[in-house]
Amino acid sequence: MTADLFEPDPALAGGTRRLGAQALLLHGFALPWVDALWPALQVVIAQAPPRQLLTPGGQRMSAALSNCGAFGWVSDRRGYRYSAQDPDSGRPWPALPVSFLALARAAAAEAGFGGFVPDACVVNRYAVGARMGLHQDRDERDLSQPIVSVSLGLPAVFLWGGARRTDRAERMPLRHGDVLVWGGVDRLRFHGVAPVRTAVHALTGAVRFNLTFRRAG
Ligand code: MD6
Ligand code: FE
Repeated sequence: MTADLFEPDPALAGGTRRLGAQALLLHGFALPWVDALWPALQVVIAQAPPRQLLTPGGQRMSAALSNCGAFGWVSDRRGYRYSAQDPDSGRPWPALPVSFLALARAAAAEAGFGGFVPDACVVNRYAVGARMGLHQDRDERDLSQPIVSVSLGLPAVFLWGGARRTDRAERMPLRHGDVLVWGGVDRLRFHGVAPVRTAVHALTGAVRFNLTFRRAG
């Protein structure tokens, strides 16, 4: 990617940055939804508490993960996959709250992906020091569907890479209420999260949450 992708684009609304041909960062887009999202998130994580999963390689992930919606993303020694049940409880994942769905659809539409109907929402909880290594999101069946990612609480530095793991990654600050949408030609970009730095957020305390909406099934 060339540096001019990070220059202001006069065709975009204020607070929006283009990160790729089909990738947008919508600064503060989720802020009007936070009063609805936050209590709904508490209900989800009470039913399906975030847990630090094992990777297939046997490492414990530093972020703690939960899910809501028809499908949830899980990892263990056998690999990565989507599952309709929470492996900890054997029950279906909590339903996708209506406020989650409304925000995901509005953000996708804003980025040119009308008609997005997510059936999976991954909830990641980052304590101070937690991180996410560079990865691609490629476990979904239909890669023509975009991903919508919502940041809540403590800020983080998002690592925005290229099509190859070795491509240089931009460091992009993400704040409370920011929403990333990407799909199409950018769908398989490598990305990650740098270790979350010590701080306290007025709503979430010493924690960052990330909600990522996908069409998994
Ligand atoms: C995070 N996000 O922001 C981790 N994946 O905590 C992701 O891994 C991610 O933000 C796909 C699309 C958007 C994302
Ligand atoms: Fe991801």
